[in-house]
Amino acid sequence: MEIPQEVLSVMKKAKKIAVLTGAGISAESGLITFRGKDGIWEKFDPDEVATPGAWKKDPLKVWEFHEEFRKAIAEHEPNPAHFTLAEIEKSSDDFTLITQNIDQYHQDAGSKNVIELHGNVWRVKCLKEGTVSVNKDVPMKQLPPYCSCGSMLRPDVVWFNEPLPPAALENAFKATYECDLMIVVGTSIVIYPAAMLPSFAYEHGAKIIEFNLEPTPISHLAMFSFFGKAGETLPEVWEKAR
Ligand code: BV8
Repeated sequence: MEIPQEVLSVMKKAKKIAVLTGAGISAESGLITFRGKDGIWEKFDPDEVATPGAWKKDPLKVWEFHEEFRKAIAEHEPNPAHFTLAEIEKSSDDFTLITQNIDQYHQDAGSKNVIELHGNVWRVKCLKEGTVSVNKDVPMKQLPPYCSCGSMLRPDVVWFNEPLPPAALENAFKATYECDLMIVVGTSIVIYPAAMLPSFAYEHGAKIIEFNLEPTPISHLAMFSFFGKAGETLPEVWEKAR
């Protein structure tokens, strides 16, 4: 695989690294992505399972959709791409990992400074008290699950047309504005506001390095795009850069 020397020196010299990941980084773990051939949205209609309206109409159907996610995530594990990002963090003074993923594979692979823009599949939220707790039962003991206060629990994930967690969004934009290198891995860059981050980083003078199977709407901003499986390309590039 061609690895331009300039890319290696940018990775070596970067002072503040921000990383943006999407479902593609978990593809080689065995998790299906959202879009493209055999994607999740080919099987499920997001309006039926991933919006506040869907929840209002049929919370059980939404929970059944998320139960599938939880089961798949529990049956698989992080892959070399996740572990490589944890290695890069260890060797960097200032590193922020911004993920759109809800599978917690980054933390499971050892990443520490992780911003979850779209929530986390292992957390549930009480509709009445607003409290968030961890629930890793697979399968769930009851669907839909209920809080001890008697109110229904919802997945602590961000559905379409729901606001992202304000603190996560603020921290993600801060890291994006301050970084001198943004590494973008496995995202189709179609979901907002996450999709804005690479362009914002670029406008603030950051270099962009992309890892994907194919070009995306930000490939033209990247100093280089590594087209291939992130579980192979990212470890290979890091092996040479570190
Ligand atoms: C909000 C949870 C406002 C589901 C998800 C501005 C312009 C246009 C539209 C909007 C806009 N602002 C808001 C919107 C609406 C909407 C939106 O962006 N719509 C799109 C369709 C245009 N955004 C929202 O609704 C957001 N909310 O803005 O609210 C608001 C404010 C205040 C008050 C009220 C409202 C919420 C967005 C989050 C939605 N939730 N998922 C669930 O779990 O229940 S989105 C879903 O897409 C996932 O979270 C996923 O992470 C995310 C992004 O997808 P990707 O991660 O990129 O995955 P994808 O499958 O698309 O791509 C995979 C990529 O990997 C591909 O490029 C592929 O080539 C690559 N790949 C595959 N294999 C590999 C690989 N690469 C490397 N190696 C491999 N092996």
